[in-house]
Amino acid sequence: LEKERTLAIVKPDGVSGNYTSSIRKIILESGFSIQREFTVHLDEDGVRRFYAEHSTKSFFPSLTKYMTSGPVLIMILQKVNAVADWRALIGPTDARKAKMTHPNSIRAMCGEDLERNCVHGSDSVESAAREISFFFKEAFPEGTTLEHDEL
Ligand code: YYY
Ligand code: MG
Repeated sequence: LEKERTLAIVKPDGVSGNYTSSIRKIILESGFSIQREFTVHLDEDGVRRFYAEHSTKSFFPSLTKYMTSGPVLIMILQKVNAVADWRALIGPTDARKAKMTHPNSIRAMCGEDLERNCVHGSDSVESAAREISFFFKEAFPEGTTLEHDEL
């Protein structure tokens, strides 16, 4: 079984609400390794490029305002089945729904609603590759594959 990588983001409400250490604990206890991480305060252009698929949607201006409201923590997580397992850990997009249907999920713990949902996770192996290279171009140039923890 090959290890997979996914991109996790602790969004501004997660960082400002001091959820970073609880989230990191959940990540490590769930068997992921954190390969790289850094904190960044995204600007509007960064959000538009990261969420390009959503840039024409009606919720996009509000999403941009939220995502630029404070620093975010960007992390590369690695384990077997990392993409699906991280999506399962964070729970449904709507944190309000998560609190009812997935009470142990991360979004239930620190999210508020459909927009302010505290964390991001790549939705597929392809998205993960694109999102990781968006934030870590120099560390992981195109075509890089990791057989085991290298970092
Ligand atoms: O992948 P995931 O984050 O669970 O949801 P997406 O459908 O990709 O939407 C990205 C992001 O946009 C979501 O985390 C919150 C926000 N959003 C929103 O504010 N309103 C919506 N109706 C849908 C998504
Ligand atoms: Mg998504």
